[in-house]
Amino acid sequence: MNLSNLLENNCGKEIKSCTNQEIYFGLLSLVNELASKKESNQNNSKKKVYYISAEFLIGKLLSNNLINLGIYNEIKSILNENGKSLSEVEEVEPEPSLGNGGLGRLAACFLDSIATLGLNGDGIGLNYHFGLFKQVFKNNLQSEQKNEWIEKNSWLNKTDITYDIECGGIKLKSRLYDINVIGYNNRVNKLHLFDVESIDESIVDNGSITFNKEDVAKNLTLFLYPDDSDEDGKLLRIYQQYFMVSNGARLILEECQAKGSNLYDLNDYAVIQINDTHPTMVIPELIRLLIEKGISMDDAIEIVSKTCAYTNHTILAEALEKWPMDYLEKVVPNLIDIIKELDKRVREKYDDESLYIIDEDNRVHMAHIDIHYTFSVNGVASLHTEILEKNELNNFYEIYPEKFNNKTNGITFRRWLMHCNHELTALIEDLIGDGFKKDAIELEKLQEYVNDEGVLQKLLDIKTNNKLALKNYIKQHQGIEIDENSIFDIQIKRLHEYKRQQMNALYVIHKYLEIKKGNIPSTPITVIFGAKAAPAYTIAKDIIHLILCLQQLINNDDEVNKYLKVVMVENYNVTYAEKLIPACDISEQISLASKEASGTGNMKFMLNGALTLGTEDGANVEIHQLVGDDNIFIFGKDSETVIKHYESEDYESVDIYARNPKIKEVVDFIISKELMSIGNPENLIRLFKEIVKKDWFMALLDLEDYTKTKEEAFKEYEDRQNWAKKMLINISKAGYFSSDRTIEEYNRDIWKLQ
Ligand code: 26Q
Repeated sequence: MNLSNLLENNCGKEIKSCTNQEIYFGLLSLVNELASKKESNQNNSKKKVYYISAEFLIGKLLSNNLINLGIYNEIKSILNENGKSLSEVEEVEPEPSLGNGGLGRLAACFLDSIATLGLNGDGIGLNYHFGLFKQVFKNNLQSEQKNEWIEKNSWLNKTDITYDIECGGIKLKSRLYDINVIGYNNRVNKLHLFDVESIDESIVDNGSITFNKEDVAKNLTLFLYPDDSDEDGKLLRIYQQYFMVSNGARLILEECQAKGSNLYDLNDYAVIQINDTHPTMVIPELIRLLIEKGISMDDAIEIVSKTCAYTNHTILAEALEKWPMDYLEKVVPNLIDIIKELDKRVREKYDDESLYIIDEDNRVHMAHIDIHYTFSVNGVASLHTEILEKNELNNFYEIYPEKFNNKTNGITFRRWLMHCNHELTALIEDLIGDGFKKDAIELEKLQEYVNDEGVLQKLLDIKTNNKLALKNYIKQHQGIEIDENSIFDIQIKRLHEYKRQQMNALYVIHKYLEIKKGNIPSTPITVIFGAKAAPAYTIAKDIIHLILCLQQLINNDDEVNKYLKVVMVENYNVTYAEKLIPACDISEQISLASKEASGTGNMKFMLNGALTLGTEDGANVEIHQLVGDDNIFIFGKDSETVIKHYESEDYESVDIYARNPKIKEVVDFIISKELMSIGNPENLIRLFKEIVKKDWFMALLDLEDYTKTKEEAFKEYEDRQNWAKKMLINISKAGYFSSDRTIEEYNRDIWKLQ
């Protein structure tokens, strides 16, 4: 049967007479049909990797699945012939809300690459019904609403697998839902998402997210990162984590035993990659299950340690999970003895409190469980791994040097080039053929064209087209008019003080004041932000408030808005990123050096021909090495200097504020009449004080250099031909950041499948 008939079958009627929704559902079932066929014909290696993660930020799946099945173009023309448009059908698909930021998006890129490389590997996580909140702006403030993304037909396939899970005296029945992970011209793996059968969506009021946190059986999988500022919230998070790992552990043991494992040889059948500390309890839970099956404590610990590997994604102390023992006693009483035993073994061996699992305040350090009881500990960029080894985890590195390794992050080019930037993909294919789709390093062949005016002009034209598309999208969704001939300067990522959106906002104030003084930029500038703040993170929300107030002030000031505009996009998510990234000229990667483990947005921008304005932090360092000084804008204090400031506690933002009149003028503007009349004095004054008195992430330290370097970048933008060369070099060097390369390294050094 041809594809057109197949689609019609799956739609249940003629394509011509279908709504976009009906076509979407038809395509969904067609894709699953083709995936099942592939799956039944593929060979499975004995050993499988299980990537276990609290987040999988997979984004919409339709187009990517069509691309990976190799039928995107054909489906597009079939729809066109029937008077339909694939891009309109794409609009109908809701974006799954199963992640928050980089860590979740990385997990999604990894699943794509694992399948694309033909590796046997599944994801394990939770099926959050409302996921991460939907962000809505009201009165220049962020408010949170539930994000309903599961429809009657979705990519989730209900399975027959169910387990009885007991935590803290509550009996829960779980069920597994699967999403197909279709590799690019390759195998089909699974994303396993566990859910609780007794879930009750109706306990969430319309619109707002208040619910009874004590009623675990009804709300366990409603939200990702429920507000954990109080005890009930923290307990719920522990329930979620345990529910995830207990289900995951049973599934893994069942699959391995079905393949013939006697459990002593578990590591011949499975390797479990633990994505940050959120799934750490899989270690004591597996030990518990093995003991239940008659294996001794000694053997169980050894089996599990040989099977599990841990990835660290942060060096921020406040993000490292430490759970109070009495909370764990409430939720996971069955694991307490095992955790105590794991701690006892460390104490017997080492006379160093900083290595213990249970600290003097009776809190359990989840990362310490991981480091002692896995065989591999990796960071996510060279600088990050170096800081782990030399500073943050140095005491662990000293005792386990062989466990530590670096795996610089990557991104899937199927989504972040082929899907989101069709024109650029076509140009590259014209120039160097399509080998880069399987071997991203081939992008280097583009260097041949670095002096080819025709090619450079095409690059610029594609960028302009993408800027136009973004302009229309923003106009349609937020009613803000921007100029496609302005410089698009974009910062999109979770809102966090260390990422320093506040420093970018201070630059905007600087520019506004300059224009007011008559210093007009030769090319207009559009500064675009996208970020969600954790609901309980007050200062992050204040920063959003500042940006929204600036947006209102500047965009409505006719003296200024011809030259400068500010846009804070609402509800930034993967779908929005796919429109923003191809349209970007300048990629803002301005975290305080040493604080951003890697960043992956930086790689997506580079691949799409944006130039990085950034600090020597995370993977920016590796981007800098690859493209050289001339093709990136680097500023700010380096990580060693920053780390010294923290060690000697000598950073005083108030000194910089008081000594530097330009900085003072800009910071004072936060509490100016202009802004206080638009915004809330409470939020603005709190933010002002935070920056002047604390500035924990040293925005004022780098502000001057940042401003200077940003002006240089804007100046260089004027020479369009030269800029296009820099774009080309960035694209040509991006191959290293393919997640295919990253996954090959995980497999070569850690997983050793096939
Ligand atoms: C911890 C305790 C309690 C509640 C929540 C958390 C929590 C939740 C999410 C801690 C961390 C996260 C997410 C971290 C994250 O996204 N890290 C990013 O990981 C990327 C992939 O490696 C890196 O590129 C980024 O640099 C890193 O910030």
